[in-house]
Formats: sequence, structure tokens, C-alpha cells
Amino acid sequence: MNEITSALECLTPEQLEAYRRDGYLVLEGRIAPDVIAACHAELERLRQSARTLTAHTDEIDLEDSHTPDDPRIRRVKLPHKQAKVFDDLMRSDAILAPVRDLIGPNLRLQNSKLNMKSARYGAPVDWHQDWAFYPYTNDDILAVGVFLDDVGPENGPLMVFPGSHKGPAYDHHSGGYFAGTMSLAAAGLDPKNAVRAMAPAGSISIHHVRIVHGSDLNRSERDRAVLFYEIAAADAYPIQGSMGMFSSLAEFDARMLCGQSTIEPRVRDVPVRIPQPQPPTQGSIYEIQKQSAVRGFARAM
Ligand SMILES: O=C(O)CCC(=O)C(=O)O
Repeated sequence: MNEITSALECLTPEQLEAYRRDGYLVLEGRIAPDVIAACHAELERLRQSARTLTAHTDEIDLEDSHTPDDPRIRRVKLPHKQAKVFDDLMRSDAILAPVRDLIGPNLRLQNSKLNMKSARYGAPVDWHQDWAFYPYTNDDILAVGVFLDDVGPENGPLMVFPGSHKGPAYDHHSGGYFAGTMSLAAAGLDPKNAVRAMAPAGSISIHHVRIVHGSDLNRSERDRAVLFYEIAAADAYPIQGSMGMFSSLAEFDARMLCGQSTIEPRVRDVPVRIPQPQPPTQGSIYEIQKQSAVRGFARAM
């Protein structure tokens, strides 16, 4: 055991090695059933609140097929600001202990989001690298996905290309604008090699910021809500032009989750493409990807 593996809080050395090799992990049974139930109570509250909506808000992104009579949420934005249970979970060791094992003790929130992917119509997310949206000075950044529902092959699991986190920063532009999705063919990636992250509710997935990933339309009769916390090492600073910019140091530091902040960025030799110019229509990843000529998945049944 080396210095790093002997200090692990919850992962095994094998899991650490697998993350470094493959760029993702799935850990079963990390979140207690009562916490998952409390998250679902909030989901129901949010669903009801969408009944009055006719357009996206700062909190809620709507499915294209939404109507006030048939409310359909695609994504809850910044869920940790909307319900205490999502904030408490984000700060808990259930989430932070494995992240500390992977990228160190000093951690800052990049963003949070809750992708509903509801039964029968939950929207796909086309292939992309999160890094294309928010390049930083180093790539010790990952996303933890909390499975609020059982995730199987039929309800739109997250799909990843193992090892692709060590590859290039792929082209996510289309028509002269950043369009948030990439062509697998141009990248030489065969869809058959994508691995599905599947596990029961209460499990978590962790994926590296540079891994190529996406997920299909939910054609099944089962919901697939996944809560994502994007977390960065505190010494990673967004590069000018990144969509992960901060408005002030106070705001940046207010996102610290544990450990110490710093104003000395760790700068690493990482491949970067700047997500500029931004597309004519801004908004969630779903709206940005609509502006690409590249389609990874069919949109609706
Ligand atoms: O919900 C999913 O399966 C995909 C999540 C994702 O890649 C994203 O929201 O950027």
C-alpha cells in the first residue's frame, strides 16, 4: 500500500485504481433509504410547482412536451438551493468521503442539477464531456450521481466510454458556435463500447470531468431521477471563457464543501477547448445541444 491508498476514507485501493483507469465508478448502497424517500418528497413538491409554469425558470427546466395540465420537469437547477435535503446530502460524508479519496481533501461545488428523465418521455443527453463546458486549470473535477430510482438498461442509464477521460478535449462546436455535444464517429468512438452505469436507488456513480458520456431517452415505464453534484478540487480555477466562471472570490469560496480554499491555482498540462462563442440560445444542456447538427439519440417516441 502506498501513501495515498493507506489514507483512503472509504474506497478500496482497487476502486481508486479502477477510477484512475476507467474514469468512473458505481458504488452501491451509499445513501440511506430515508434520505432517498425525503428526496422523492421534494421531487413531488417540485412537480406540483411546475403546474403553474409555461416557460423555463431559474429553478426548473421543462420538457419540450410540458403543459401546465401535464407538468413535465426535465431538470431541477441547483437543487441544493431548493431543498435542505439536497444541501445536507451534498455536504454529507456519503458524498464527500469517496470524492476526497479521489481528488483530495479540499473540495468546491462546481454546480448541482437533478435530471428527472421521467418514464416515457425523459429527454436524452447527447454525448459530451463536461470538460467541454467548464475547462479548469486542472482536471481534478468529477460528478457524483445519486440514483433516486433504480437504474436499469431500459430507463436511460448514464453511459460512459471507459478510459476516454485520458483522451483529447473533443470538438463540441457546430455551425461556428459551442453546441455542447460531440460526434462519436469523428472521435473514433464506437457506441458499442459505451458502458451503462446501472444500480439500485441509493447507489452513486462518479464520473471524471473529461469522460465522454451521454444517456438515451427514457422509453420505459420507470422514472430515472439522478441528482448530480459536480465537485472540483479547490485549487482548480476556471479558465477564461469557461461556463464554470465565478462572479467574485466571495461567491467562489461560498461554494467550498470541505477543506481549505486557495488563490494559488494548480496548473496542469491538460487539453482544453474554450466553449466560445456561446450559441445564440443559452440555457440548459438540453437547449444548447438542440443547436448542434450532431444527434446522439432520438429526441422523443
Ligand atoms: O442525466 C444523465 O444521464 C446525463 C447527465 C449529464 O451528462 C449532464 O447533465 O450533463
